[in-house]
Amino acid sequence: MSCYRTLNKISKNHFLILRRFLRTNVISNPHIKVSEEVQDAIECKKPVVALESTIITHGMPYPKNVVCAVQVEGVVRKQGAIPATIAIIRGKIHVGLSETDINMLGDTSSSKPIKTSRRDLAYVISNEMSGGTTVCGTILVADQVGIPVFATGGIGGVHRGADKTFDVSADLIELGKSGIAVISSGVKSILDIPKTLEYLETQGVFVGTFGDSNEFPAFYSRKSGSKSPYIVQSAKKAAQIIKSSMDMDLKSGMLFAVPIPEKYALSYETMNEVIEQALKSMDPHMEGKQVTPYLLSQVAKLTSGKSLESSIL
Ligand code: PSU
Ligand code: MN
Repeated sequence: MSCYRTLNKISKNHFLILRRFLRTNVISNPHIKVSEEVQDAIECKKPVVALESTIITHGMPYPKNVVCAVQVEGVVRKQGAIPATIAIIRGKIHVGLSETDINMLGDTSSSKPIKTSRRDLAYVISNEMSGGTTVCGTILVADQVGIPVFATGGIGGVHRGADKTFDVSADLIELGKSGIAVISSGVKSILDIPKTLEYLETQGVFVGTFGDSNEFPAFYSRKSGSKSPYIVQSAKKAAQIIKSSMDMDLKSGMLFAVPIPEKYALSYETMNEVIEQALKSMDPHMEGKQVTPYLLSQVAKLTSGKSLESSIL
């Protein structure tokens, strides 16, 4: 009996030490501020969903960006999880934002946050700037604070013409080296989808389409002409894949592609034409991090905002 009591006491002490370790581990990084709600959820192993912020700062115009970000947080809460939107505010990485923070980041008339991927992070922090974290930047931070699930709209990928430009999003590399599960609506066909899938395979990233078709979705449309290597039929199956990946300590990411519901989907053929037009209108000297935001805003213009509506829905 006393043995059990001692054991119990030891494990309780261990738990407290571990808890303190986890707490200081997150908080002792002077560059990261985790909100109390998110911190508590991580410690108590409640479900937490990381969310990116480049979509707020560079992916959509104001005020739709702010409305959408707040709505997405609401959807996460409705499912019983805690949202952890990640962004940089005056040199500090925040995990879990207030509505005031989201509004400040989204209102680009008053602030000019930097699109922050891995290569930008140290510069933005050391210059006390604000930044919207890309999928790459968000994965990096989520991984450091111990959030294993991240939801977003569309991830970056291999750009069309990458054989000449070498434009491959750092999102794919980060996915390859963090054991995180990213849930998205696939990738937009502003990218080269077959090459993106090839690249993910090379990086060792699991890719599965959620539902009963193995067509990899192209964000605005349910089809893309490319196949996902796997079908994931249910949330339970997805959870089992994530658990097995953790058990195996694979330390490489998983991409669960959830097709847009039929009623909000736009035609793949029409979107392809629009994208071709957007690509043609691009200044041939445009490069680097400007390419994706430019193409997204052109597509929104050419569809008179329809593409934006289906992004939000
Ligand atoms: N694709 C979208 N919407 C977006 C982005 C990509 O459909 O808002 C943003 C994401 O934050 C993504 C980033 O991580 O653009 C990729 O940029 P780049 O291609 O420069 O790596
Ligand atoms: Mn790029």
